[in-house]
Amino acid sequence: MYIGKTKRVVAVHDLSGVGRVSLSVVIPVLSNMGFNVSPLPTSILSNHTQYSSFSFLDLTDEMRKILAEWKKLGIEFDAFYTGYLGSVEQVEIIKAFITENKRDDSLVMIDPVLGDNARLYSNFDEDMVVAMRKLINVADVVTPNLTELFYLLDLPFSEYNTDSELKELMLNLSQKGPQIVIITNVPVQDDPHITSVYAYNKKGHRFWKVTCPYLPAHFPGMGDTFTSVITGALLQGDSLPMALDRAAQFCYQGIRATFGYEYDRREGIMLEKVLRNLDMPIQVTSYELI
Ligand code: PXL
Repeated sequence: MYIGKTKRVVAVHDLSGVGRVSLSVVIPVLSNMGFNVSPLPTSILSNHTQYSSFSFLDLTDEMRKILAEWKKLGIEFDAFYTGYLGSVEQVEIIKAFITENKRDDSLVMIDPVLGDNARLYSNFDEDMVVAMRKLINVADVVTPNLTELFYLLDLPFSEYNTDSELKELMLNLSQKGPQIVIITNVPVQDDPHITSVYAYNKKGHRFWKVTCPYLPAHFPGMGDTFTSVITGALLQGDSLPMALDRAAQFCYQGIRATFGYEYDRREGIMLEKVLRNLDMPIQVTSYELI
């Protein structure tokens, strides 16, 4: 009997004490959207890696123990959502875990966290890129930013690309497994105040674009916020373009709520000021079919 059941999302990300990224974002967003989040922490950091120094505790061995206990308990998962993984070994553990536990009706969301602004994050090297290329084979949905897209496809980075070039790149990535490819934070040439998101759904073979008026500010963790909202929206039954709109609007609200303060941007957006907006219906949509 289907009473009182909440969908369980296993969230495989790091826990960073300062700077709102990864589990500090994923858990509040998805709980607020009505899901039961089971965190599987990949590492514990004092603060995220965009600060010049940080402590880092690798939890690879602990992850194996946690997964073994969950198996004994017979825990089932409705969704798998992975983000910042701490090592190549972790990628392999998670790939095996997903393959063993996913059902036909589960959602596998892989945010292939590797880098930004044409560079890898400071902890990562080419081996991590190679591992991530294999992990996306088991994904239903992937959400690379432009930097990660080019790394995953093993192509040189290009900042500005036409719609038809981006469509081709998304098609290429979807051929590696995922049904849905979403490219986040695509800059718009000659307009620093706008950013766009592109998406492709193999089922129906449709391409979507959402444009968002972003203030010229870079906040770490925006990708985690965006993908968490997409995950929640798809699990709630939103269509792909509605999920894109919901996520883009929420990120925009978060940036607006934060931008006016004199504030260290490395701390990420002031999520707690806008979290309640996730309950609101979408008023205006801006998605386009391309
Ligand atoms: O949001 C991406 C992210 C997640 N986790 C850690 C990070 C970053 C980006 O810098 O450093 C630890």
